[in-house]
Amino acid sequence: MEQTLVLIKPSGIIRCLAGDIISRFQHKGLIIAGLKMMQLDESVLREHYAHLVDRPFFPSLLDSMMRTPVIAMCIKGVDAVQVVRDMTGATNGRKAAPGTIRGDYSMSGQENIIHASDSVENGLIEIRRFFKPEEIFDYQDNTFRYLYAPDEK
Ligand code: IDP
Ligand code: MG
Repeated sequence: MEQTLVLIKPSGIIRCLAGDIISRFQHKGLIIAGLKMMQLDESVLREHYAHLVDRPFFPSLLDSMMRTPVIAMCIKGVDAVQVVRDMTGATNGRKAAPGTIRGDYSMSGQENIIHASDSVENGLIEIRRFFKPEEIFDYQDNTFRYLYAPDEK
């Protein structure tokens, strides 16, 4: 079963969307395996957004991501990386499809409410970046038979 990292960004925290975002993932049938609030600093953001450090908007992205604490979540499920990316929507909230988190709540390419890992490999790297092993919990195996057929797990 895959694990993926979601960050509720300062734009989602300030606009009081955390409860709704967590509910969406839970109602979908995804499992919250880890959850915490944390203040990000420049060093972790330079690592997390290494693919963007040379872009002109990077200083603005840094400032945006440090404005408030974020909520970090490790989300678990079959194909969880793609399912969560689909629920997240396109990077720019103005282009994201209605029904997605960004499509429903964002008008911006930067202030786009959540981060979600973009591949299985990056999911594992990003969970290690934000969580200690003991902060990830395995507590809901007995619910899987209500979420999946036996051959899907
Ligand atoms: P993603 O979050 O959809 O995976 P990435 O390209 O990995 O998109 O970019 C990471 C984050 O950087 C975005 O979620 C957004 O907050 C910010 N970002 C990306 N492109 C732009 C841009 O053109 N202007 C401003 N911010 C951007
Ligand atoms: Mg990305």
